[in-house]
Amino acid sequence: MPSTPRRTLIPGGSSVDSCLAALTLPPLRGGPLPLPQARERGFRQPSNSATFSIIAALAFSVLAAPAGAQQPTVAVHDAWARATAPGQTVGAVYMTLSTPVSDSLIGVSSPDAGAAMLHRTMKMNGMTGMSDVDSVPIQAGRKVILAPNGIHVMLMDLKHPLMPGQTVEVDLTFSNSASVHVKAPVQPITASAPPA
Ligand SMILES: [Cu+2]
Repeated sequence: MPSTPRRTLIPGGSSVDSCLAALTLPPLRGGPLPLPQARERGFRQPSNSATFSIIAALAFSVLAAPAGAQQPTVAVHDAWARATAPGQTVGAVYMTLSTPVSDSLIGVSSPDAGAAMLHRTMKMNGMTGMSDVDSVPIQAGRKVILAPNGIHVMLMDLKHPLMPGQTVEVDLTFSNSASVHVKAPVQPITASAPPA
């Protein structure tokens, strides 16, 4: 119900709140309205009761929602990481993101690495390099695939080698959704796609 409800003109010259009219009055096409009698017999009383019930219901629904408990809306599928070669201290994590409400991936971190960041692999002048990515937009209903030769979560200063059969953990931060904790299975160093 709007805080400043529109007012509707009722036949007979009385103006009542349109919301309350819908709740307490018969349809306008249903013949003459017994509005004067109803008002004399305490018309305001049922309206106020109805209003109070709605306000109470709204207040309850607000109170019933857990305060500050933001729900994750971004879904993460097919997360995986590639195993590291001996002595290699950097790794990459890949995944597919989707959301019913447009959002952006704006941060990554990992307990398995000294630092984590979003990177994009790009080719320039025949050389392959990586550049930082500030945020990855995720459009509602569209999949965003983090994959080799594209956007990835870069792990620097790995605290341990990534071995096939292990999992590596990544926390994803979004503009709107609650953050998501991801456990990515480590695939062989030759892998180029998530496990089937
Ligand atoms: Cu990278």
